[in-house]
Amino acid sequence: ATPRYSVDWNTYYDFNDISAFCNEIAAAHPNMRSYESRAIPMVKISTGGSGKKAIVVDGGIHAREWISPAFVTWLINELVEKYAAHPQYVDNVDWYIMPVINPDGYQFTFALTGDRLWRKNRRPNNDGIGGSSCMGTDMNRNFGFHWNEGGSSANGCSDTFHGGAAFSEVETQHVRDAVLAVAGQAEMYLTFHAYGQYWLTPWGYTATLPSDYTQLYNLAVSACNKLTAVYGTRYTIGSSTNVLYVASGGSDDWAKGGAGIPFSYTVEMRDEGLYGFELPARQILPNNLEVWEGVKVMAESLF
Ligand code: ING
Ligand code: ZN
Repeated sequence: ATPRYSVDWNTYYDFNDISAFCNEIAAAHPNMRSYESRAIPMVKISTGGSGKKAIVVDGGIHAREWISPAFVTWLINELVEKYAAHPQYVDNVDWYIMPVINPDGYQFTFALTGDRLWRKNRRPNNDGIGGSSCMGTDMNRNFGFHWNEGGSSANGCSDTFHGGAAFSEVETQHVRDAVLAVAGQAEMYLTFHAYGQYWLTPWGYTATLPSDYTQLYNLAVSACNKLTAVYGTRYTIGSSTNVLYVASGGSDDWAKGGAGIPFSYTVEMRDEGLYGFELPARQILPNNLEVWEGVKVMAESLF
């Protein structure tokens, strides 16, 4: 029987529940080792062996985008608990999955004294860096590839504050170190956000397209075709700068340009703005089912 876990996919859960889920699913499957990089959980899902390609996943980089951890924990469950239904997704690749890389910000969006629409981490900027008494750095502007080259702010009160330096934040440092430790194996990096329904390729720092853009684009088209086939949900595909806006210091740009992981994508999940960051919990499962179809296509490209 399927073990009972601290989360299901009928509502949103805070960081404590997601941490508990990571420990529980690891304990229930002792062959599948999990790592906890200080406060930021990383689950490795692997059937062992050597020379396998890997997919790295981050979620919860932006606190208010609750559908991101809700999808990424579901992805872990699908790979582990539903292994027998589709073993190829674990047998052929290793997964390194971080469901909430901004735990402080995420928890703040649940707190009664917090802010449901908080985006950044929660380190105070009163250290002279950022020159303000405001809190928080936008972790998706803090990664160290063409950092501070547009679409980010030097104002510590801004929602897109890029931090005092590339990787100034302990959370982005941990993600950097964890990703670099497996970068030799990694062929794909997926970062999950909301909202807008976009499947984005690098680059965010420039409108110039990567040299392998055609490959990145074609794979995203295949993924989104399967995604859309589930419920008709339509995604827009293109580079971040070209379909959204210039934004430097994102995890996807760094994964590709800094860590050398060729297939790097930012996925902006539901919806198109009706509920925005406050996507009703009843949409978690349909969102997850359709995005999983896209992720399967992504993974199959590495088999
Ligand atoms: N959107 C992303 C953001 O960080 C993005 C879009 C991703 C831009 C990657 C550039 C690079 O602004 C949300 N909703 O966070
Ligand atoms: Zn985001």
